[in-house]
Amino acid sequence: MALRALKSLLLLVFFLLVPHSISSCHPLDPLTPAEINSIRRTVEHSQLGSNRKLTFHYVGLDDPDKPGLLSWLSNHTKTPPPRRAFVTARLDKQIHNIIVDISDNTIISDRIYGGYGYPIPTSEEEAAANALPFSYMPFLQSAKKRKLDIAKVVCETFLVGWFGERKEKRVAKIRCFYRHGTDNIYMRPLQGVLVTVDLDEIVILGFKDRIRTPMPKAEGTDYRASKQRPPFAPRTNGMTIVQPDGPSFTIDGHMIRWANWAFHLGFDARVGPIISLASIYDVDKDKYRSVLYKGYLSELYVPYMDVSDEWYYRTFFDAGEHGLGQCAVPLEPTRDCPSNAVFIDGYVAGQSGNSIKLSNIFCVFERSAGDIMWRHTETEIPGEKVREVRADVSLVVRMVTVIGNYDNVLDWEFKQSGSIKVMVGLTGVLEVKGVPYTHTNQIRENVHGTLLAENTIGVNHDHFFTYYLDLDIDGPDNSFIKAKMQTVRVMKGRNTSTPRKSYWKVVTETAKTEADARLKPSLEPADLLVVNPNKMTKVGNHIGYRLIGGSQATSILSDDDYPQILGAYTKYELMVTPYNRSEKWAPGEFVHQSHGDDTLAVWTLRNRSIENRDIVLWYTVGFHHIPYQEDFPVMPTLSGGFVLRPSNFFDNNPVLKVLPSKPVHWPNCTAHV
Ligand SMILES: *[C@@H]1O[C@H](CO)[C@@H](O)[C@H](O)[C@H]1NC(C)=O
Ligand SMILES: *[C@@H]1O[C@H](CO)[C@@H](O)[C@H](O)[C@H]1NC(C)=O
Ligand SMILES: *[C@@H]1O[C@H](CO)[C@@H](O)[C@H](O)[C@H]1NC(C)=O
Ligand SMILES: *[C@@H]1O[C@H](CO)[C@@H](O)[C@H](O)[C@H]1NC(C)=O
Ligand SMILES: *[C@@H]1O[C@H](CO)[C@@H](O)[C@H](O)[C@H]1NC(C)=O
Ligand SMILES: [Cu+2]
Repeated sequence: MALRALKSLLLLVFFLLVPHSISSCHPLDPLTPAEINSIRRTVEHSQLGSNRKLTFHYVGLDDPDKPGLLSWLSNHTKTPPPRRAFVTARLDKQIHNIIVDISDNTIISDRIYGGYGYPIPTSEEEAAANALPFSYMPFLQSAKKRKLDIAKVVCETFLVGWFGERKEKRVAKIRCFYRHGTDNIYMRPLQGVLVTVDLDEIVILGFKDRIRTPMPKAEGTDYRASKQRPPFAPRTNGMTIVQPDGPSFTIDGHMIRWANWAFHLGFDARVGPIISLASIYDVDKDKYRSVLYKGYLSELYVPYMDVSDEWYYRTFFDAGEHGLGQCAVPLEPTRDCPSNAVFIDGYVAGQSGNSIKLSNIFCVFERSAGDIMWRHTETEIPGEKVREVRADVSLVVRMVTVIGNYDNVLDWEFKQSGSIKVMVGLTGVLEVKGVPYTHTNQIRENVHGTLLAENTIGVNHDHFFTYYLDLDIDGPDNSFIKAKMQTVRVMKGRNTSTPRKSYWKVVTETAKTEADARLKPSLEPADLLVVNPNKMTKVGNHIGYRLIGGSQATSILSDDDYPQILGAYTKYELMVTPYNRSEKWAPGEFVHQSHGDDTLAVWTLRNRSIENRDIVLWYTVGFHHIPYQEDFPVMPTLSGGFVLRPSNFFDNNPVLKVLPSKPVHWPNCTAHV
């Protein structure tokens, strides 16, 4: 009893000491559960909430004004920028964009959006739509005709974009799958059955049952270890990672500090992880220098290549239509992330504005994958061997978002050498359709994909991950430069005695306006640089960072194809815009059924000046995906990405003075995986 009283007293003292404010420590911190709930109350207590059906579609941090934030960062005694939330809610079929001041629970503005497009549907709307077929007689009859156990039919909402029609309704198709004999539901679609619904009214608008093709077999589709039968593949021995001295990073609120890096890890329902204020400590200058003001995956566009009635609408914009953060899943210790990982939760708002906890959606860990950071052996000194090696150790922030069938692994990896490596990994299961064929020699029509197993076609498609990268290389004002390598023919002349016929030289081109920086993948080699034209290294090179591209596939769909109007920016590997607080998402704000009039491709047509200004890079990591049999029934991870690498940012190798890690003695360690 006494102990309990003491505890209460201590709690009371603690409560009195902690400032009575629900605002978090850092202006960029994601909304806390208490903030989300207070935003809900603020909106509900306004005239919007009075007893009518209000649905919340997005609740997130309203980006603080950049100059205000930078000025606060340079001097913490100044007042931080006001903490505000951005809310998208719907009421009476109208979209309200609401800005709420979190510190005093007031509504700063409430604007009705009058343009095209709809916000992300709520999970309640999707659940209600998914339930519709089960009380719809024609659908039940279709299931009966196919001799299906209706209790094992699972349905899912597929949003339908804009295809040129004058449409007032929020339309989706409901596609159903058969969970019989397998949990890999996507491998068993009810081919030919298509339910069209109105997401506002939650009613069925249309129903079709046309094609009668056999449903692919359940056999061989399950991926769970418990469902596999011998023989099994060779097994590797367990391993683990032991850090007896603990991790070398610290997580202070949402600020993460590790080795020479410091950055803020935010979270957003739409885009998932947001890396802000990434800066690197320069040993020689004894200060942190800014690299990335903000970076996140702005959109993930996945168009499929079957244009039939049943498939044409599968042209997904996963961030704008579903929410990458909202679809983040808990990560499994030792498998999704190594044993030394630390896990972090996230919070989003539900349909009623209530806060929902998403557990363990981030993991942060140090990685030592056996790679070499740098090395050299002097082999030419007679009688002596000089050798120096450093193992590569990096820090990874990971989130996995599962949008229906696909699992997307999103990694941000920080290296001591100053590089930031951004990787995406595609895994999960393919989207397939049922066909009558059991062998390729029976196929006479265009099936738009690969026969993966009997009666199963994996349909061709693309994945375009478009990253927003507001680089601030040693300050906000930067320029984008192409350092082109051009072949030079050596001219025969009196002055040249060289037997060489050619070499290459570097021709740099500074992009003056947006048009200069709309880059398609090109055969002409070039380094893509962001430099600070106002700063130089000691020997006079412009301080910069380089973007080293990876999977550079860009869209090859026709420009006038409807989804491609919205995804027009995927025709380019890279675009550069001047910083503009309201230009955040490549396909625009409201993506579902947008007409594509507010996209990155449209913004850049203004051809604004981008030289020696605060600029934003939009880089697309693309994959053209022809399915292969190995992708069935679950796909081994396919990775791609890009690297931001210092290029004349430091005066010399920034990891020259990194000492090797202390040796680890851990005699009692038992490996577990
Ligand atoms: C920081 O800001 C405060 C308040 O605006 C001001 O009084 C102070 O001089 C500033 N300090 C520096 C180092 O600029
Ligand atoms: C060759 O060298 C001479 C003398 O050094 C110089 O005047 C001339 O411009 C040079 N020609 C070329 C083609 O570089
Ligand atoms: C910022 O972007 C929006 C949307 O493209 C545009 O309407 C606005 O004029 C831009 N502001 C400036 C200062 O360019
Ligand atoms: C963009 O602006 C530059 C400089 O004003 C101009 O030279 C160029 O032709 C413009 N490009 C387009 C596509 O408008
Ligand atoms: C290893 O095990 C021994 C005996 O159980 C114990 O005394 C010792 O503290 C352990 N060492 C470590 C590093 O855990
Ligand atoms: Cu794919």
